Amino acid sequence: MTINERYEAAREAYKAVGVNTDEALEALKRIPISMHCWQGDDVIGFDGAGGLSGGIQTTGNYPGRARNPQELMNDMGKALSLIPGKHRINLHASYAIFEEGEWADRDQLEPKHFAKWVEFAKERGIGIDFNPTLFSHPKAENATLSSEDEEIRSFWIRHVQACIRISEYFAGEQGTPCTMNIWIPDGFKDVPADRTSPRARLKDSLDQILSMDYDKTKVYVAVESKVFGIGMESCTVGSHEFYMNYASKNDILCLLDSGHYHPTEVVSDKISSMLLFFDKVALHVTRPVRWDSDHVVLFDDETKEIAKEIIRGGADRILLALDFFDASINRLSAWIVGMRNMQKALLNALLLPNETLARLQEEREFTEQMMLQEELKLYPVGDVWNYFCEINGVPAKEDWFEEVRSYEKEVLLNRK
Ligand code: RNT
Ligand code: ZN
Repeated sequence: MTINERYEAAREAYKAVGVNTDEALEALKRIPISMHCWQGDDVIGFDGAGGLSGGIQTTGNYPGRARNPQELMNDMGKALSLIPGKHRINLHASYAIFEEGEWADRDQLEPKHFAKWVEFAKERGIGIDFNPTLFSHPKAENATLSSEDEEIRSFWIRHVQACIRISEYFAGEQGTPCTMNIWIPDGFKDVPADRTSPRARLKDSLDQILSMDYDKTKVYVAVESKVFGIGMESCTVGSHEFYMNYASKNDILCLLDSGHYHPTEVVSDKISSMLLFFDKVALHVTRPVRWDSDHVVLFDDETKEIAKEIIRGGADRILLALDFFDASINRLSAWIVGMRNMQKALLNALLLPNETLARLQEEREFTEQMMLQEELKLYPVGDVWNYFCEINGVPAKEDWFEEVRSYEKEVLLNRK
């Protein structure tokens, strides 16, 4: 049977439970996922400011890491060409691109340092999201926006403000709003004696940052909380309560990273609550394995559950990005598997008879609800997925992998 014939059969199967597969495919095509540049080079960046720090870690030394802007762009371009649909790219400030002999510290970054990224995105007609980089830098050794050292704190305030300007530039050039997400590593390895002062300083820093004039319709500022980091096990200054309250009082957004909560706490259960109080919510989908390990996103239960909440809550209210960095496998494959899995999870959610299931819940018909949810798990979502790949001009099934293999042979393995 061809992919088309299989799709026709799947369409009938879904129709019988009240699901229109053509509509699902149209909807899926309209959901952009922001692909994080930092998977391609193990979160190293180009500004040479310092090795990876801040309590996050990549492990592995699979050959072929991108070592400069051109290599990273080539790799991202290749990966994007094997992912169906139109997406976005997510950059960090440490990926500034300098001219020969030029360098600027983080607080001096300007839009021109990102002009080559704009070119890259324009060629593909895609949007750009951005992140100030408050780690991997000598001034981030102890603390950043919560620092007791006023000089250091104001350095990072200036950095984030510079990033807001750059985000405005991206939004203006690409004609689509830029989500600018602030994450800081500040915290304590051991039991602190004063949890309030650092948090009060972080609050003041954010106030100072946001006091600048910027176009809120172009830049969506978000704050990303965390429960712990390596070396910051006992207390993180930017905790969930801190940022949720801050964001809600100051009319900015929260970003929920699926690796940043207690092991049995899930982001899928948080989205609906956030959407009742915020216009939008930003996500970093990742896969924590026993800790915030940032493994590649799989087509697993929590990813599927997150996708259901995105579809049921309204995909246009979710700023969806991925955040993982695995240096132990082919980095293009990591991107492609993660991006395609996120899309498969979204498709899976779009192919559910969501209204029927919700009605069963309202009628407290939990027996039938469970039965139907379970039966639907073996419906032919894969046949619909393969057809989606085909009509979007990318290889279906595992057929994309050959291209990654030859790219590895021809390009990656020559990077010594
Ligand atoms: C770290 C956060 C943060 C980073 C990226 C590189 O725990 O998840 O989002 O992973 O900004
Ligand atoms: Zn994150």
